[in-house]
Amino acid sequence: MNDLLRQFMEKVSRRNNGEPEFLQAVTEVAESLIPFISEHPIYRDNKVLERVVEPERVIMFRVPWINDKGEVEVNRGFRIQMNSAIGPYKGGLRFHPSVNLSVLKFLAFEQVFKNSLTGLPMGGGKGGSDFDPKGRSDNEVMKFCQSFMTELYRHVGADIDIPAGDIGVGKREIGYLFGQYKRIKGEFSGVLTGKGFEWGCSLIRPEATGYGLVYFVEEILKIRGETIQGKRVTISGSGNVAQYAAEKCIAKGAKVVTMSDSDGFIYEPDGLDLERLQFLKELKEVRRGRISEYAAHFKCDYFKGERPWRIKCDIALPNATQNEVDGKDAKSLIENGCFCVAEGANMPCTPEAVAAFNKAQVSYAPGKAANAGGVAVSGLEMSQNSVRFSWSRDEVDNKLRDIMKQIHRICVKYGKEEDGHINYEKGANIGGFVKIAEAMLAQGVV
Ligand code: NDP
Ligand code: 2IT
Repeated sequence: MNDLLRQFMEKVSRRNNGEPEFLQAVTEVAESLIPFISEHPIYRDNKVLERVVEPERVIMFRVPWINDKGEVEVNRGFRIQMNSAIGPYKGGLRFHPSVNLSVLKFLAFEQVFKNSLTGLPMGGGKGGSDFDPKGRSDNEVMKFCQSFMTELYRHVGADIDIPAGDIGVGKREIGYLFGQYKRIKGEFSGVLTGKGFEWGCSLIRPEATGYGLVYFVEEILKIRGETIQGKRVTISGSGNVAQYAAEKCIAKGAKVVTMSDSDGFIYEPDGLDLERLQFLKELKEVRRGRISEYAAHFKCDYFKGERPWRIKCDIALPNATQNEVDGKDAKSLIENGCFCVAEGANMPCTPEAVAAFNKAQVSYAPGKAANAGGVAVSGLEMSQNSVRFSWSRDEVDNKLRDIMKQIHRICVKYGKEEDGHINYEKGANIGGFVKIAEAMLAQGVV
C-alpha cells in the first residue's frame, strides 16, 4: 500500500469503524483510484473521492408488523442514498438476516460506479432490511412490505430514488411495496423497477442481470480468442441472477455443471439442460424450496454445506452473495484450469481471491461491470415508464447487449496493463469514477 492510499484508508476506517464490508469495497476502489487521482490533481484538490465515500444521506427506520400468530415483530429498515451526481438514486433492496449498515453501504458504494458504467443517468443507492422472507407466508411478507414502505415512501420517488430487487426481494415483494406506495401517495409512477409485466416492468428485466453477465463473458472470451460454446461453467446461487445466467449459458452451448443455495451445491457433470433448469426455477420461485430437493428429484450429486469452487471448470460465475470465493477457493479454481471469473453477485470474491486471479492472469470481471445489466435494464424500465411506452423483448435485449459491450470497452480502455493483461477491476473503477467526478466538479461543493 502506498502512503497516500494508507492515509486515505486510515481516515475512512476511523470514520466507518466496525463496517468491514464497506471498508473492503472502498479499499478495492481506492487501490485503483488513488494512483489515477494523483495524476489528476483537480480531483484531489476538490476532494472528490473523499466526498464519494461519504453517503449523501443514510435513512434508518423501525419496521414493526404483525405476524400470522398475531404477534408483534420489529425489523430494521435502511436506505442509503449514496450519490446523486449523475441522476436520481437507483439501486436494489435486500431482505436478508445478514443485512446491516456495513453491507448496505458497500452495496450502495458499488452501485454508484456500476450505474455510471451503464452510461444511463442514474445515481447510486441501496436499501433493505434484516427481515428474512424465508419461511414466511405471503400474508406476512405483505404485512412487512407495507410497513416498510409506510416509512420509505417519504424518501423515494420516480425522480428522487428508485429502488428495485436484490437478495430476497423479487416480483412478489416489489408488488406489495408498489401497492402500498401507490395507496399512500395516490399516484401511479415508476417509483420501483422490476415490477410485474402487467403493470410496468420492462421486458427482459428479470433476465437482465444473468443475460448481461453472459454477454460480458462473451466479450472477455472474444479478446482471448475463445467462445463460450462447450465451456464448463460453475455457477453459485440459484436465485434470479444464477437462473438466467444458467439459461443464457445453456442457450449458447456451454455446460453449467453446478448451482447452489445457502445449504449446499448440486453437481451435474454433463451440464444442466433447460428442462432441469425449469424445474429449478419453479422449485425456487414458486415452491420456495431448497436445492437439495433438486438433487433428490434428479438423483444427482449434492454437496451439503459446500461451495462449488473445487469443481473443474473453464469459467466460474459466483452469483450468490459477498465474499463467497476466498483465497483457497481461488487457488483451487486456478489449479483446475479456470481462466475466467465474472461476478454476477456483488463483491463475491475476497481481496485475496482477486489478487490470486490477477497474478495468474485469470480474466476477473468485478460485479460493478459484469452484473450491471440488471440495473441497466432498470434504467430502461424507468425511461419506458416516463414516456408510458414499452419496447419489445428484442429491442431491450439488443440495448442490453450494447450496454454490456460498451462497459467492456471502458474496462479495456482504463484497465489494459503494459503486458496486455486486462485488469477489469481497475478499468471499471476508473471508468465508473470519471463521469461521476466530472459531474461533481461541475455541480460545485455539494
Ligand atoms: P435471490 O434472492 O434471487 O437469490 C440469491 C441466491 O443466493 C439464492 O440461491 C440464495 O440461497 C443464495 N444466497 C443468498 N445469501 C447467501 C449466503 N449468505 N450464502 C450462500 N448463499 C446465499 O438474489 P439475486 O439472484 O437477485 O442476487 C444474487 C446476487 O446478485 C447478490 O449479490 C445481488 O446483490 C447480486 N445482484 C442482483 C441483481 C438483480 O437484478 N437481482 C443485479 C446485480 C447484482 P438461499 O435461497 O439459500 O438463500
Ligand atoms: O445490485 C444491483 O445492481 C441490483 N440489485 C439491481 C438494482 C436495480 O436498481 O435494478
